[in-house]
Amino acid sequence: MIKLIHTADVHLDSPLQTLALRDPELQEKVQGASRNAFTRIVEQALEQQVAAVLISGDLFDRTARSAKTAAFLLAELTRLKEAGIKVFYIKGNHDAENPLTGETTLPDNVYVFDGDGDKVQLEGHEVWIHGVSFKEKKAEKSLLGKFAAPVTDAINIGLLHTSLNGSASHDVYAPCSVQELIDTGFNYWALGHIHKRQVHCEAPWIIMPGIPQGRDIGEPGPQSATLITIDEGGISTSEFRTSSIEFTTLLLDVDALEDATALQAFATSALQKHADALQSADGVVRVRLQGQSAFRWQWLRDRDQWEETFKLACRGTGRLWMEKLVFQISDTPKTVTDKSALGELAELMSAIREEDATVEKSITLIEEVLSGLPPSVRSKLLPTEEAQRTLAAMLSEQGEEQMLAIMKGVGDTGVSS
Ligand SMILES: [Mn+2]
Repeated sequence: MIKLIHTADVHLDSPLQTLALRDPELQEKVQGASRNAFTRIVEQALEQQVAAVLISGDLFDRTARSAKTAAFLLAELTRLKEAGIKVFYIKGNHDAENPLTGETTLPDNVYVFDGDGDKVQLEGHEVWIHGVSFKEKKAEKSLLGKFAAPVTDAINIGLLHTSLNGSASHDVYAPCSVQELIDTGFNYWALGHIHKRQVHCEAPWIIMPGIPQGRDIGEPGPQSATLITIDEGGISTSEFRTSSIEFTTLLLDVDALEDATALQAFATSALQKHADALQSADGVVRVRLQGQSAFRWQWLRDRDQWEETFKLACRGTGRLWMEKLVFQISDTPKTVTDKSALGELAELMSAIREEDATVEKSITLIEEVLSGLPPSVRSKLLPTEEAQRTLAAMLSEQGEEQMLAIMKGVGDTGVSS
């Protein structure tokens, strides 16, 4: 029996980005999370006595990286070497022009495939590892043509960094179809690039393991790497947990809640349940309150207090940090047809903020605020004129809501009539 581990997209040195980082305790945990994930992979490799670890690209996040990361990686790879474990590594779009692996001598248990591709036999086994690295950051064409034919009467494993046939959140990199991978006759395709785990096929195995540690709310849930077992029965696979922190969005329906006390009790119990269900040690959560409520105005008015309440309820679980509290509550039908003075004012404000002059004025204000930032940050925040208009519309809508909530709050005892 031979065991192997397959991972990809470790993105060492990539900062975890979350609003919750304002919390210094979380900041400390989060800073080491990507490295912790790699350490877990190494520890699992030692524990399971695997023959090799396969890394399918994007081990690093970018070209500029710290000496600390180099030292960390060398130490971990050396632990594998001392246990007689090989490492097979291809470069993806993020580490294509990687000075660290180019200039630093990696321990000799590490085999780095180049851009021309190659195949290597796993010593003492009828197992061949094939791989092709990215030569440059871009690979617009399929790399499949660079792979040799499978070795007969052996297990053939291919390492490939690819966006497959494209994904909504990723550009096209070394595109190919699942059918083309099946047609190669390989037994296992160890893919990388897409950060969400997916088993594309079980015969042969075609696995995208996903990122071992999510970095923001867009990479949600617990993350893992893949353990491969090869024996007389063929190849089987399983997952093991690598993430120490998981990001999630928690949707809370407020329809049935009758007052502020009910919301507070509901928040505490829902967050505790969420914390108990975490598969990683800690969690960063975006809480989205949704539904219909007559208390919408009061809750919006007291937004700051609610943020604090939810934040404390998160911390109360001992495992959760709140990233953001989002109010997506609509009025009950009764208050939508509000014919009071405030209702009329609301209608008037909505009409005004849709006028061209108001939109132009908002854009000018946004530009003023942004002018203090470096151009690269500005263009990242607002890449197009369309994005600028959308932001202006969103801000004026939020401003209107906030203002109405405050006005409605004056003299309001908390229960809507
Ligand atoms: Mn990639």
